[in-house]
Amino acid sequence: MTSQALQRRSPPQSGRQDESVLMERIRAKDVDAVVVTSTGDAHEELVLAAIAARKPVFCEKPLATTAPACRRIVDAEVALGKRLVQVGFMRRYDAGYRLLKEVVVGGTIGVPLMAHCAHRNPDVPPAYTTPMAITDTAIHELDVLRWLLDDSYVSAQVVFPRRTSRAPAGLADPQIILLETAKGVRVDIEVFVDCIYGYDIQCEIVGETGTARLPEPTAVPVRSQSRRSAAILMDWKQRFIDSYDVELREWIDSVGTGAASGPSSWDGYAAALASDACLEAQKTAKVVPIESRPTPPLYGGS
Ligand code: ISE
Repeated sequence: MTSQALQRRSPPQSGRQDESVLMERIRAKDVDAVVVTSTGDAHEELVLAAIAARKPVFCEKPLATTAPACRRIVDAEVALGKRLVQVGFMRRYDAGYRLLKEVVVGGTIGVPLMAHCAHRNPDVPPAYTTPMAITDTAIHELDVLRWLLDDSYVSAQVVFPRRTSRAPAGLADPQIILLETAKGVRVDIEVFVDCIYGYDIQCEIVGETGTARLPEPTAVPVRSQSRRSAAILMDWKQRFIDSYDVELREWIDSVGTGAASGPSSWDGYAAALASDACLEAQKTAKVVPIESRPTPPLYGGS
């Protein structure tokens, strides 16, 4: 199988000429599958082109930057009658999150009541914006909590604690996202992208009879000079490096079998519905409802 990563970093400067080259390559007979790792604003047209060419496509998160764009991708797959898309929500492939899900599904802590999460980056590039804390960062929690809790969201609110002086001008940091799920679970997600000390991902599920917490990444505990310490990773790519390998390997295997697996376009759409509501909540400071949509049969709905 030959596959080509069709990567476009931003809308092509040379306009139509680059577009046509990309589309030709997606349609080319010597391309069996497509990997889309461009910036999120280019995902929709590339994924739609792969679906039109009936090519399996791995699309980095987010599937697209808005729910309507994700819905157009869902509608294209439903019209084709076949799943071709896997979305790069790699935390579902992380060993720690898989162990956490086993505990939650296994009933050890009883019915989940609350989830407390933190998504902390040591810093972000100067171009990082307040909305990106939702669309580029918290989108991971928005997906992985749906998967962990087997639930959907019904409302979103965003509050802004005291702003850190270390944030680039114009960036509201940190933020706290408050969500309610259809089963009544209350979720809080702290997003702090200039925390300085490290790349720190926390997730605790509180159930009726106990709590379960995402395992910390392996680090050697050191005792020296009358202190105990353990390193904290600084780079998000390192924190989940194994899960990127597992998700892509499972995608390649699914291309071989012709049966798409993993996070679907519907998962990308569901995360985008919550993301759009969070963006509105950022602007309005209101509790924003998130309408539930019936899951199409192609994605396991009735
Ligand atoms: C980045 O794109 C990621 O996907 C990381 O997981 C996230 O922590 C970071 O904030 C994003 O910019």
